[in-house]
Amino acid sequence: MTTTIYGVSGSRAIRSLWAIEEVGLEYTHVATHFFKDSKTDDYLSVNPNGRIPALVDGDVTLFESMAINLYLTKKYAPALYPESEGEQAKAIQWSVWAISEIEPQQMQIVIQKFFNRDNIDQSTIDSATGNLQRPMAVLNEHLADREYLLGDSFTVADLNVSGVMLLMQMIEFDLSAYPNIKNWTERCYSRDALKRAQSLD
Ligand SMILES: N[C@@H](CCC(=O)N[C@@H](CS)C(=O)NCC(=O)O)C(=O)O
Repeated sequence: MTTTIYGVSGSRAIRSLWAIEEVGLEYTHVATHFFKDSKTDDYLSVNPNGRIPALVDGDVTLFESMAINLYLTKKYAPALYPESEGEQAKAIQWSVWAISEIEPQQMQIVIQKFFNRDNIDQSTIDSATGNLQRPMAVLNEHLADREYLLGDSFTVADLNVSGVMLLMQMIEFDLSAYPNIKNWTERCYSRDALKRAQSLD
């Protein structure tokens, strides 16, 4: 059986490139760029949305980074996937939380800072930054008495949430009011699998 992952590290595909490096599976990387390569007929037959990442693992074809990561860790890395149903639900909860509560606000800031450089709308940045304070306070509080989201070890929940929050680094979001998040992201981002994934262009 072959496993193929599509995407480049300088994009949201980094989340799933990181996951596939974490699980230690042999795989083929197809360096699919979101501008240049994601609308070819071949790629659209893998992900009809024309977005990266996507995964083909034997007869399973998947899009959406969070789903890919939950699948990969559940199937290939039991140490990263919680055992109990309750904890599995928490991993899903945090993953959905990251792409619904954090990502849309982050993207508003990314668009202004990187794709609208000549005409930055500061009020959009200010409003998105304001909207991030509530979920960030929730995460900071949650991490007050635990090293990782589900307890004392790194799991797919950390991979997914900190993977989404890699964009926070790019937009230089001020974490000084959120020391627990700062420490936790440093723990997550020091993993060798992430470093290997970051070289996949
Ligand atoms: N919710 C998707 C987002 C994927 C996504 O938007 N990827 C961008 C790259 S950062 C893309 O492929 N954009 C190309 C396009 O929208 O045409 C996921 O998490 O996998």
